[in-house]
Amino acid sequence: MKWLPELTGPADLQALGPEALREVAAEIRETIVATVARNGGHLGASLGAVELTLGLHTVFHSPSDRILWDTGHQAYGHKLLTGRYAAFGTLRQPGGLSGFLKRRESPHDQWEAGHAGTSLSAALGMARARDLRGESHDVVAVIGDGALIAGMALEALNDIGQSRTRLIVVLNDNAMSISNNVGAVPRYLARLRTGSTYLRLREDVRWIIERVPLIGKTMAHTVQRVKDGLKQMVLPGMLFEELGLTYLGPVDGHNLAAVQAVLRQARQVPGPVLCHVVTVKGKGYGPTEEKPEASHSWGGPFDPSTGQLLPRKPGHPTYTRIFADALIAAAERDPCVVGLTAAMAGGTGIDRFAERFPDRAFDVGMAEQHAVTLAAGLALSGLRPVVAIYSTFLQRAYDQILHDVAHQGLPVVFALDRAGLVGDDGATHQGAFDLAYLRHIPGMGLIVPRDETELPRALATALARTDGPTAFRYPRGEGGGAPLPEHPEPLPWGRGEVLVRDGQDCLLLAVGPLCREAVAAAASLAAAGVHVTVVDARFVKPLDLELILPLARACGAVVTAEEHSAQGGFGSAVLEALAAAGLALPVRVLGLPDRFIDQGKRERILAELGLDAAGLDAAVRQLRASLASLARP
Ligand SMILES: Cc1ncc(C[n+]2csc(CCOP(=O)(O)OP(=O)(O)O)c2C)c(N)n1
Repeated sequence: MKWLPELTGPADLQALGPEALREVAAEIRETIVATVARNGGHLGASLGAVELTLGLHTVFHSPSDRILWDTGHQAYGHKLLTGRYAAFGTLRQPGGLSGFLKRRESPHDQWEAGHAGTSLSAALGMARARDLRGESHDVVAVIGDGALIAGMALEALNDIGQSRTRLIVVLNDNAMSISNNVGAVPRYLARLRTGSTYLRLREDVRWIIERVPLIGKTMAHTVQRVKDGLKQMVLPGMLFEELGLTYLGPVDGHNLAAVQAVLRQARQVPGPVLCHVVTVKGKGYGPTEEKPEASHSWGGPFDPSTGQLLPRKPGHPTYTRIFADALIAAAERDPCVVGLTAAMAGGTGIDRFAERFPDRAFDVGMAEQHAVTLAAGLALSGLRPVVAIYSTFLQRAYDQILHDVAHQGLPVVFALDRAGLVGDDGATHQGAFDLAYLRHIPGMGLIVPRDETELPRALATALARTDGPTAFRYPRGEGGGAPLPEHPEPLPWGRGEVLVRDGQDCLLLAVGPLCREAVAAAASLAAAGVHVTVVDARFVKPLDLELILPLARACGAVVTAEEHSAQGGFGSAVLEALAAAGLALPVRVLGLPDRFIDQGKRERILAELGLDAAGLDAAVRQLRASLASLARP
């Protein structure tokens, strides 16, 4: 490494000529590949944005000019150019650099995200603030073609187009979201990328006009109309132009000089401008160039020299896989079952479903809100939509769930993948809030399968219900190897299950994978002479009050455990139920604390937060100790 270790910040790039910048680009790619090979991460997007990143940091003056990266997963190059080369080895590691942008990490990180489609709104806010404050810096939002179709991004474009504010949108168009981008806007962008037709026609028209010696007014007018008509048909970027943004491009996003030229041009435009930069996902690294569809994240530690994934211990099937197989089986039985995803076909297993039932799978792109209301329409027309969206991304579709689905009592099924702690992606991706944002919605059913056996049963339960929506949540990755049911029977609606009936010193109520911790805690407590009852509530809504209330009364003390925010989740539901029943019992609610949780290994975070077996054991003992001290005269 010749350049990267020496760079103190983007200003140093100003002194480098084209050859040196080419070397910097190669070093960025090498560093990204080597680091992601060890730590995992978003490989393809950052490799594809290397020249674009260099262009931005040589034309603009960050941090006085504001550069906002949509989502932030493509900004590893930006990290390397903004003083984080030395720390880059800690990418996505506990306590290390985030896989996304973090304002606390660098003054060059102007906008934090993780969820896509937010950059344009934020950039417009910054541009308007600049104007009101009489400042003059540039504001640049870099957004991918996948993120551009998010509802928010389109809402922002609408506002940007009418604002006349000076704002630069850089469309980083690699024709891919995680897999190939879907929909009409990507199709339009594809036409722009190959839009040579208009350029040729434009030249032909100009040639003809220049050769007509005297054009009367009518003739000129006619020519103008023909040109306008022609423009409407094929002018690159006409859609953006019509919306009020000046369209520049398309340019080759791997030709640094071309990128710099278009960005310089953009700086001169007095109003909003969109630079269409065409890039290749995974550019500059053989394995990802060959398989761009797999390049988003390369699936685990790999050998950087070959791209080969390192052998892994054969494990258990993932929850995602189990869900997908169960969905396929359900769809074999019921022709009304359809599957929906929002740009996460691979992540949610809907890709497997789509292979089996291509006509019954809908990938709407990164448009979670649309996915939910689309499901409402499908349900109203007699189909059984199963919406598979990560817990964190479904946050955005809250009102669609409440207003479009639940309010009409529609039997839409929500499969919430990546519920709980997700590990390396960190704070923006933790599935920590779904029970809270769903629990109070009237008519919503909420199931938390505790293991692989229960997941297909949760799906069967949700599909068996016809009078309202049901959601079930399951974790990222592999389970503990519980057997899969051959014919998954629906769970009895609203019924929990006693897992340990050892004694009545305390009632330990758990949901989801923490049931295993609760059972282990019961064993260690028993060994110490404390005898508890452990219940898997299974349903957060409706709660099994017939089971829980008498046991709570008999035990006289309750500890609840969930891998979810302690506020508003399962424990809160139990507290409310106890209060409503007039049971004034001591209760400890164990869950994720009232703060955002950064990246880290799940097991370690659970242990740190007291949510492993040892933590549950300690909580029961503490509760009993405080009761004993209260009882003392
Ligand atoms: C709201 C939301 N849904 C889903 C995701 C998961 N996700 C992360 S990046 C990505 C694809 C982004 O595509 P694009 O914006 O074109 O950027 P590229 O990776 O192609 O550079 C997806 C679907 C997300 N981050 N946010």
